[in-house]
Amino acid sequence: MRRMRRMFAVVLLVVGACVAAGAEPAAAGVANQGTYSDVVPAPVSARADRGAFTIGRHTTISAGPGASGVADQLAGVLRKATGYPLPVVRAGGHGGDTIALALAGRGDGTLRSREGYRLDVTPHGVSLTADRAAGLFAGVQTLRQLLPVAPGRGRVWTVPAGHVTDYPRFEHRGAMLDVARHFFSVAQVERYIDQLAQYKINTFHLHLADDQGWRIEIRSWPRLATYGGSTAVDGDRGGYYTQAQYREIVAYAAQRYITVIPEIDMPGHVNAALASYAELNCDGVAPPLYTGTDVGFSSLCVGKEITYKFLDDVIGELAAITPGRYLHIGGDEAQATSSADYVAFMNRVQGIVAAHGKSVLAWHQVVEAATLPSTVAQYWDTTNDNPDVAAAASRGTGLVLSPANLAYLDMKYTDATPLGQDWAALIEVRDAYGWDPGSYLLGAPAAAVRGVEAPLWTETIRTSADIEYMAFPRLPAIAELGWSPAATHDWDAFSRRLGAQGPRWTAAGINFYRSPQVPWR
Ligand code: NGO
Repeated sequence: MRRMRRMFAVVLLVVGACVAAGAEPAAAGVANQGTYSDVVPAPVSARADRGAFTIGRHTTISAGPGASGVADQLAGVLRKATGYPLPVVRAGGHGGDTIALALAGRGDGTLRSREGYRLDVTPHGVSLTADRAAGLFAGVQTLRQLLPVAPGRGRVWTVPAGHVTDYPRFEHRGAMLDVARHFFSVAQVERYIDQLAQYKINTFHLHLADDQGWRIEIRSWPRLATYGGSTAVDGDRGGYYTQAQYREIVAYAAQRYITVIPEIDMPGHVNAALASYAELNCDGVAPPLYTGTDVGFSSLCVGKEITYKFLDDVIGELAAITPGRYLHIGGDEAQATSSADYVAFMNRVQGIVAAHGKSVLAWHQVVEAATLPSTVAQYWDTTNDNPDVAAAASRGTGLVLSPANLAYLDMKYTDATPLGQDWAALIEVRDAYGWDPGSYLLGAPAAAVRGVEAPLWTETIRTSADIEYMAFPRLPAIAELGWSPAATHDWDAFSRRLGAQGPRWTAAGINFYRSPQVPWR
């Protein structure tokens, strides 16, 4: 690893020298130039060559069959940055001065997975190949980080020459946003999705219902949204997504190769639903709406048949507007449900989800029930020692890892962090990065680990600036744990690469925490 870093340093000098010797009269553009050693998440392999490709007035973007969607997206990004026309043309011509995107067809062993890609940059052109469009999209995110943050005085947009072969370590690389404690508009959600996509996150988990608010229109139970969605923590403004708006979020994410997983938390965390419909309560009396931040006090009525009619309707409507495989059914902190009721309930609801053609994701307490083979447990405990979850993983239950003391984005960085909570831990950037998902949970086979997810609970989070302050730079840390090979894990190298992201975040208007652990540029 150390040898590789030294090699990168030498290569950096070479690339820097070439750029400086080009059209750029002063060193103005050089300090901002993206480099192969600064890409986050770290690629499987990246090597810089001499020279650079310059994007100019005559550069074209060529798209092979199946590549035009991603080519158009790349053109959009580059036109906005450079002001050049960058027409997207059909592949075929062999002229230089082209950024060529192509699907290589199945069976190219180097691409390894649906998201793998190969990027080759020479002074004459750029070639990006992948088995699938998702891989091209991942490659475009790498390419973006190789551009200068902003061009120097000569307005020269260069990409250093080099080669990248890359593919993800884990299939599930997620981020969760709690829109129940505080509501976020479609535009705010899309802004976050854009930020996630740049770090090769491929799963967006939306926590749509909790005690403080129900955020998705359910046509057969309309008061859930109109009444149950009217509140938020501290009496702040509520809100909900119509099904059309939810579909818009799903489509926006899909264009960025991100799958949405919607969560309706149950049997606890349901006060907003109980308040909306009296008949869902065991005593038939609707409680008042709730705007505090306690947990573990509400429960669906496990013994009442209408509970399952309600869930069949909700899950059915949600399944119909969710193209992804998973629906998240919560299952955490069911302190107001007896354990016998909890088991009966989770068993029955897994069947309802399956009947609507979906698989279950649930917080790890689901292993107390009889998990279906397709059920995946999301681990959020604060230790690496949980024999029950490890045993379930050994029996085949898949795991998504979100240890609250490492991966929760709502935990404060330090005592002085103005936002967030500290019940699980204070999580500085180095802590968020300092664990290995593959070997984290004692006794759980590595093969059970589907990936990682960084949840952002929003009891104290109200704006996009708040979201960004808690997510950056820890979200890129979790994204890297999910994407990059374990062999690249190295805090010194990672912190330097994070430091290079700072000017990009500043340029993008991202409000981030300037951790003293990171050598910001
Ligand atoms: C817990 C709890 C949530 C809180 C969160 C705050 C899980 C899975 N349930 O995580 O209701 O919002 O902590 O950090």
